[in-house]
Amino acid sequence: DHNKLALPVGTTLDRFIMRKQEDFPYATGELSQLLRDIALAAKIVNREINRSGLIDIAGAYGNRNVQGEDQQKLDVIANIRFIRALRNGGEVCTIISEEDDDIIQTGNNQGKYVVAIDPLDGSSNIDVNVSIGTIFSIYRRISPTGREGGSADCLQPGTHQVAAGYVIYGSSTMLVYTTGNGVNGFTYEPSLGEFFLSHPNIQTPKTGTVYSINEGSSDSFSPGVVAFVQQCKTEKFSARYIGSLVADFHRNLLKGGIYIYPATAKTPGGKLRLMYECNPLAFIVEQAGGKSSNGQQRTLEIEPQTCHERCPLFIGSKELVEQAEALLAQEK
Ligand code: AHM
Ligand code: MG
Repeated sequence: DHNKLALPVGTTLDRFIMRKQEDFPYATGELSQLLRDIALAAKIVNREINRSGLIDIAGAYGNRNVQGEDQQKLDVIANIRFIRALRNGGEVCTIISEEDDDIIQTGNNQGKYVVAIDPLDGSSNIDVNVSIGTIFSIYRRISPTGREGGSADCLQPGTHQVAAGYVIYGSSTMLVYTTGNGVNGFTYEPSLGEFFLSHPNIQTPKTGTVYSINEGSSDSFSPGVVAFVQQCKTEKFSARYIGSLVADFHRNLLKGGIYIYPATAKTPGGKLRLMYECNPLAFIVEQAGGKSSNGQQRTLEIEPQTCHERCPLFIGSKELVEQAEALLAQEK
């Protein structure tokens, strides 16, 4: 019962995390600390993003940090910041990051958690001032503590997630997350350096009139996807596609709609990554009353084979995802 402690709009994220922890009498507070570590890194990354247009200028007048990180691309910077925060926090043994081919060992072998993260998604949008995001997923490790996490700890299905969330760096910066008791959204107040509860207990509309898909690839869509897109047009839906997964997802979560990244000729297995793009958003959408699938199977039940594997994604309002699945089922 996630309304045991209904906290008012305006509650700070730290206080919210603390109070929610009291709902679980035996919780050790490590997950809470981990969420706070992520929020802190998000603030740092937010600051970097807001001055991204100034990086070259800052370099020109010599204001460089010792690691030379100011010269790196923002997605690399974001990766460094999040990994550093997770390493320093101590709760995480192993990390999967979109920016690293290999799994990352933090050295915290007592850490009970594994994190999968896309530190800065939609990075092609940075240079043109369009919203971007961070997506993360948290699992409890399976192997005993005292040694490094292994592939069994990393390759867990999405149903095992203990928490997941995203940060959207948009017209305002927000952090939205779930620990499996509903979804809550927090808006960042930059002058105070705090996230405040702004969207308590988010429920996504059962249906919607927005569809989000890159129709540039429609020549290679499967017949079911073609039929669904045609249905959206017949029903006079609005097409909305930012090309930044977090931003497209966030809009549809609040307003209703469906986001699709299907198999295409260029990306026959889909483009988006199961572990740190699809699963965290699938957990959130389900907690908000929506649905996510690869067209045939519930996203959260896919058994991952590799850390960076891709899958098709149909995510959003329950009715729309079900309609798309029904049309895909008719393909055979
Ligand atoms: P990235 O991880 O390389 O940034 O790619 C992921 C992005 C998503 O944010 C977005 O939804 C999708 O790629 C857009 O792809 P496309 O340009 O093929 O439509
Ligand atoms: Mg990405």
